Amino acid sequence: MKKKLLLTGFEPFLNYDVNPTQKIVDAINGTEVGGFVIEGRVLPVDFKQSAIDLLDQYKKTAPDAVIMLGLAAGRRQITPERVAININEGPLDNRGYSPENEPIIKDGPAAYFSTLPIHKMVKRLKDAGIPAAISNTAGTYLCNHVMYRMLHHLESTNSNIPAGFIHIPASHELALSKPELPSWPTVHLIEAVKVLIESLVESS
Ligand code: PCA
Repeated sequence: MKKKLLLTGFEPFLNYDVNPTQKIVDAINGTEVGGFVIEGRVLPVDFKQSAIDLLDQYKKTAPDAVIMLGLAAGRRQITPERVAININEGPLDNRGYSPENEPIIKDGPAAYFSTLPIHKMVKRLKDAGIPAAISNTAGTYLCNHVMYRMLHHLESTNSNIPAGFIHIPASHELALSKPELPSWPTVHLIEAVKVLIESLVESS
């Protein structure tokens, strides 16, 4: 049986009218990359619902790897995240909720490290001519939230599949309404995500 990879992105949020991660997931969903069949899912920017949808899709798919994507408006590189921390904090989500200093899992560990081969991913991207760097903070908003929840679930169920989160820069499409943002063509973002997936295959 073919290996499966769960690839998630997010819907638009705050005052960003486009979320490039949604476009990437829609473009790659159902295709095969690096020997993985891609199962895509776009998550709501909603503290109460995002991880429910994520874990629901995880259980349906039973993937061999999980890569979650989010927009980091203002970043200039593809940034695999090293760590997710046990905190929800940030501006209003799409349901109108704004947590402050709230644990994601009460009495859960302070943090989980990504189990993706983040150094190898950065190297493969750079070798392909794509700017990339490891990030040491995924923030405390939805991206950190889903990364923590996914890794917590895998740890709690003794699963050792590779899983983690990658933040990406804005697309030109988003920069049309936010010209101050550094931006990339969507096709380049899609290409970068394919390299990320391929580097996962090489490391397994
Ligand atoms: N980026 C936000 C949430 C959704 C997204 O694409 C974040 O970095 O938390």
